[in-house]
Amino acid sequence: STAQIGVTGLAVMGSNLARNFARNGYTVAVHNRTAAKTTALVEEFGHEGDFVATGSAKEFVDALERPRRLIIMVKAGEPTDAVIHEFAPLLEPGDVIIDGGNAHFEDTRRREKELREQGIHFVGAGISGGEEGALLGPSIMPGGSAESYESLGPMLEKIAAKAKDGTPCVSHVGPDGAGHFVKMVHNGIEYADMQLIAEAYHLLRDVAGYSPARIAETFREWNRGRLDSYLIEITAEVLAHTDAETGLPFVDVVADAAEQKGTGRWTVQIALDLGVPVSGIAEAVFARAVSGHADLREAARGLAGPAAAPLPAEAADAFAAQVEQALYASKIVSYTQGFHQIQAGSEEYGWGVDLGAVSSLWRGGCIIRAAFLDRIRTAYDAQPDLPSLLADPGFAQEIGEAQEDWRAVVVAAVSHGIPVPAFSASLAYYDALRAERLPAALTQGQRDFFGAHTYRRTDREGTFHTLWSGDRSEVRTA
Ligand code: NBP
Repeated sequence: STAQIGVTGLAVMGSNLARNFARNGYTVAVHNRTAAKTTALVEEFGHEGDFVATGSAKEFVDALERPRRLIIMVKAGEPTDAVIHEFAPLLEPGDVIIDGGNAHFEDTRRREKELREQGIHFVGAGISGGEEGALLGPSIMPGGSAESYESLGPMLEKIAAKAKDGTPCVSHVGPDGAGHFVKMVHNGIEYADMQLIAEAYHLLRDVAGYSPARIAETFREWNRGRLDSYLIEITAEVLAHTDAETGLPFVDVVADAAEQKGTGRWTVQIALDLGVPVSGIAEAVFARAVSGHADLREAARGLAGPAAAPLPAEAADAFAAQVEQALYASKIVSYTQGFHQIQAGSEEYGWGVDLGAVSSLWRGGCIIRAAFLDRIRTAYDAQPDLPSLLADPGFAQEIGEAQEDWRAVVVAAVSHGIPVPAFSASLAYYDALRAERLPAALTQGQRDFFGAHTYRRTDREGTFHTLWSGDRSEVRTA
């Protein structure tokens, strides 16, 4: 028993994570259901560090120092349960199982509870950054017991990405499913970021009349400013790419039907359960769904649209600058909504998640890494119990400065017939929150009319009902 850590599940993520540990000086026991993958990994990368190739589950477990630390990197869902059931009987109290897959946090809560009864620490850890991140440094969001993090933390800090200030992009998020919950919301925000960028592209292309190459240049420029982020950077790369076969812009030869694996959908489903408005994320998930409905799109192809021509060249650059404002303002809203969801989940499950720490661990390694996250960190440092990112004076000022351009962009999109569901939903959220009065008062009146659902008044305490089908006098019900 010489290995400090074990990895089972040696597809791309598990292999790269095992290599990351080995490259950082740890002895890593490796295991995979299909043993050939274990042998292949050690043959190809054995020179990178100390690997212990193991065949059976027992051999794997026996190779680990006690208390054992083993990471499961298999396909999320039933395979994870199968692996847990295979290993749990071979483990002892105090051992730590880490699930680094994209598990649903409810599954993680269930597994943690079951294993806790056996004295085993189960750590659901969100890992972001794709295969490159796993190898070179991912952002890691571990849940589970605080005790497990004591032994695990130093190792994870070593292999995690480092933010620009050198801080490792990992910290204990909270108990049981907190880590996977935060990873889920990370992915939801990723969907929103991508959709906002896609809408900006669409506007630059069809309203400003820019070519993909010109748009790539615009994104490169934006990447030197406050939008500096991994997603803006790769957007420029994708837009600048030319298809070798046809010589056309790559973006013009790719089928325009976006796919998804499900974490964005989970974010929205859970947000609905928690009653948290995540309209930007929801629109991003729906936008992918709309794009994939070839039948509906085909049936609607001939429908009438506005007769707006692209802007004259001399107006295009000013419009592009407005789009940058709209993108930034909408981004503030989607992070506001995502952090609200984490806060609500933390309250619902009693996790005590530190929102500033979450923004910190997304600063490197993960797909949504961005200079922007430093701003969020600063906001929570200044006011740890910030009720909403929009309540931060800095963000309030920036969004206030952007709002006129933001509106102009949504207006231009509407008049040109360009769908901007995430830009406009984000703007609607902003306007709803800042409104003095909302038409929700009317909604309450309707509910009371048809269902006697009662209402509260602005001028005194209590719950009231109007006798709509009687003499329309008001009665106090509580
Ligand atoms: P996959 O999700 O493709 O899973 C393949 C691995 O699962 C193989 O090692 C396979 O073993 C093993 N496996 C399966 Br399938 N069923 C099993 C079972 N019943 N018992 C034991 N092992 C089983 O691998 P991946 O793309 O490397 O992702 C691993 C995890 O990391 C997933 O949960 C994924 O969602 C998550 N993740 C992926 C990314 C990414 O960018 N790909 C990013 C972040 C997180 P075999 O070799 O014997 O078939």
